[in-house]
Amino acid sequence: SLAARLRARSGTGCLRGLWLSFLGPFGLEVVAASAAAGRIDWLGVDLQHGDIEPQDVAPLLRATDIPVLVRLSSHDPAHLARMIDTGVAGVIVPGVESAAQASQLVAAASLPPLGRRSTGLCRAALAPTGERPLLLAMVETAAGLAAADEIAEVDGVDGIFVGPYDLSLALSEPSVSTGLMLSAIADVAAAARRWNRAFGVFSGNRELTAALPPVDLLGVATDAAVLQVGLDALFAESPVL
Ligand code: 3PY
Ligand code: MG
Repeated sequence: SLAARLRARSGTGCLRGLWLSFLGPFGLEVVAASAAAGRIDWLGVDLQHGDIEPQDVAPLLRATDIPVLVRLSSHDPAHLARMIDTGVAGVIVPGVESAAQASQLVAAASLPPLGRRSTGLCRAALAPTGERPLLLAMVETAAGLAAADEIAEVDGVDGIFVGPYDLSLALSEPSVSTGLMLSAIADVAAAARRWNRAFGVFSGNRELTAALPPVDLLGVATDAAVLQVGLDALFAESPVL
């Protein structure tokens, strides 16, 4: 499983993900039939931005064998628990800015005695794996950057995931791959390594990807970008009539 691969990270290398902002179950079947399917290690289902709603997650899970990480829309513990109930491999929580917030998220994601999550009849309970879903905290603000080390230190945080687009806005940087951005991202990577947590980045940008330090989870591109790249390539020239 993705969680097992990440927790025993030695030699895992970079696990590459496709970020979903609008694809439905049929879209995932198209992905499964593509030549790239076997090289996609995880899917990031984005509930913060884009067109996918929480009730769309279970149908997506039924349509794919690729492990799914859901990027939540908020820190709401009820929202987090409902997403874990669907049977996702893990959650990516946006805008984590302190150890206190990270501890709250661990409590929301964990069953007693570690946390406060309730158990009940849910999709995840139909085929229990005994595996705790991954909890990945996003660092994408100035406060989050300053607190990256203390966030990574929190027991139950499995990884730190950088959001370079929000972070570049927060730092008033003109792009995601400036020197200052790369040094900020390297600092977050070092914090994750110090506490033996996974380190992830959503990139969506070749220049940034090429300049990144070693990454465990790399968001390669969004479904929307893949469609645009395909359209641009196929409709690059007018047909010769
Ligand atoms: C960001 O770059 O801000 C993100 O949230 C990427 O998903
Ligand atoms: Mg963001």
